[in-house]
Amino acid sequence: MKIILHVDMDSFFTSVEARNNPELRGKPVVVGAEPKQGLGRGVVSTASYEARKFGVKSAMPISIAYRLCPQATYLPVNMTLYIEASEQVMGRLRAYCERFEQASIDEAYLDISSSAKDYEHAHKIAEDIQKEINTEENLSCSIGIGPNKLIAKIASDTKKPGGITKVSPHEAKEFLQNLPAIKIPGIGPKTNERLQKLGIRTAGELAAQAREVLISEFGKYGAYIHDAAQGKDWEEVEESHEIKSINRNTTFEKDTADIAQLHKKIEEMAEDISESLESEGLTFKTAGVRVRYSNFETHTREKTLKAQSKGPEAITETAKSLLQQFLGQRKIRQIGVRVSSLKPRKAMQRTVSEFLA
Ligand code: TTP
Ligand code: MG
Repeated sequence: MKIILHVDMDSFFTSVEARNNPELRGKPVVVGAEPKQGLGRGVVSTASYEARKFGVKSAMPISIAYRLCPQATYLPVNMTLYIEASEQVMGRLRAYCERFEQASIDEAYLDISSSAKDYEHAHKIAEDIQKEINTEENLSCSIGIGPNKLIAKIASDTKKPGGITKVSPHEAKEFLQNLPAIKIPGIGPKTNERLQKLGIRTAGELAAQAREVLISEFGKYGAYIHDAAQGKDWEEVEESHEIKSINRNTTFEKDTADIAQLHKKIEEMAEDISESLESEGLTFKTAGVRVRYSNFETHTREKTLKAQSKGPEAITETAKSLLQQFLGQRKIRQIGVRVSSLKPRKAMQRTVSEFLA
């Protein structure tokens, strides 16, 4: 039996911002273009759930958002921060499944068919995932459970934020019956309008249409939406093989400000990362450290080295020097080390031999 989870983070960009700034928690927050008192151009990337109550949403002009909710805190897009948070989350999710596919910065598919005994067990796994993301990352996510990627994705969106929605194979038909057609991935506002002209509002109504009618109206895409409306999807959860960065994190049993203890962990994690690089045949050019204080405030610092490097020493040295600015009275809950700008070792050899030639 196939069991797929789709995990999607709740209001991802604003939640990461609120994690770093507790004053923003529970308040309307908008990440996107500068509002300039309502005269700003550009759009909203995302709005916190509190801001959504005022009608603010992704892709809306920032000027309209400002009109709807001038009292919100408006923040610029800090992509580096969100990518870093995404990597942490994805790393945790990956550990729960046999096959993993990151679908965007804040969503992923997990194939748990061989580890989950049944849909009840899958629900329990989803609860464990939510708990871990909550306690370890201080972020919230919604999870859909289904017999394929399509149903899992639709399901994860039905009880946001913080929901778990389980749709077993025999529940799929009923689940889709009254679902608005626009909730099917791949059906946007334009198609939805055309469907409405044909008298089709729900996935159930779409599924009941004659396939030929949809194909003559929409071509091949008509066949896709007809299948999708019946919950049919044959796509596998595809592992992505490109590794962009490698990181390790350690949460201390007790929060600490002890330099020796912090250094020791950095050394261990650098060894560990170095082994992973070795086994993947990779070198790195950027190394960094990540510090999370007791209150979850999180800081990262990175340094790009002069050349592609390997071995734990370069990682340890860079991470320790970057750590210095965070040492003091404040206690640290979790420390992390990360390398990026990765290249295959062969490429490094080639550069060296080109250099020598
Ligand atoms: P989504 O998962 O679509 O949205 P979200 O996580 O903010 O909220 P939800 O709880 O409904 O899942 O997108 C993930 C991030 O991608 C989002 O936080 C910001 C970014 N994004 C944009 O920059 N522009 C957009 O139009 C959308 C939809 C998302
Ligand atoms: Mg999301």
